[in-house]
Amino acid sequence: MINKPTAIAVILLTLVSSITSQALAAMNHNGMIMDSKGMIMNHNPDRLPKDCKKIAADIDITVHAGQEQAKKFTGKMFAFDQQEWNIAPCSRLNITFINDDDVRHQFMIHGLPGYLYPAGMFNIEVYGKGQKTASFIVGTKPKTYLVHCEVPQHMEMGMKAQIKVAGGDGDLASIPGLTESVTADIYPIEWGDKSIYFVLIALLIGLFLPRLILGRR
Ligand SMILES: [Cu+2]
Repeated sequence: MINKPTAIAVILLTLVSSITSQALAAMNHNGMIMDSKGMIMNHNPDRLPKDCKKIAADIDITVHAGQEQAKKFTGKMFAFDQQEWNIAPCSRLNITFINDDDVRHQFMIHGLPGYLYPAGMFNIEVYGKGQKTASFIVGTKPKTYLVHCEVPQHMEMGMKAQIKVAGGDGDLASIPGLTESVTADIYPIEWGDKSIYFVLIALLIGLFLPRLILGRR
């Protein structure tokens, strides 16, 4: 028979080992590499896409991200220093992502082959000022990939770009300085009968209501 202290020790050991293994799983889960500065998802320096026999070129890209980069775009608050990259098929992209701000920023790509990149995603995230480097390999298909920061509102505020592989398959909308916005920044006023009457009525009320109120004193 197992005595009481032994039983307690066994339970404690089981608990500790399960917590530790859960913590380790969190550190290296879904191809994620994490530390206190940031996180890399689906770093792939060597696994080739099915349609590539070898790596055609090594392309080193340094990306700055932050408020400073948005100054050249009217009405934008965050941006990358570049909005488009043209890449040859089967290239390995070595991305050094530099966050110049004190808030979180990401270099996140969607639509990559799912058998190499779970959910088709590659991501470098830096939690504040600092940098991280990671790689991914593109296939042969002509495709335009979205690059953005997924922190709420950062893409809408300007942190959006595109990577064109083999010439791409078109342009994405709302890329600062590059393509038209989906929603207009300026809404022209359409002057119809209704809006003219409305302005006239507002004017009359504005003119006579204060007199009426003051006149009654
Ligand atoms: Cu951001």
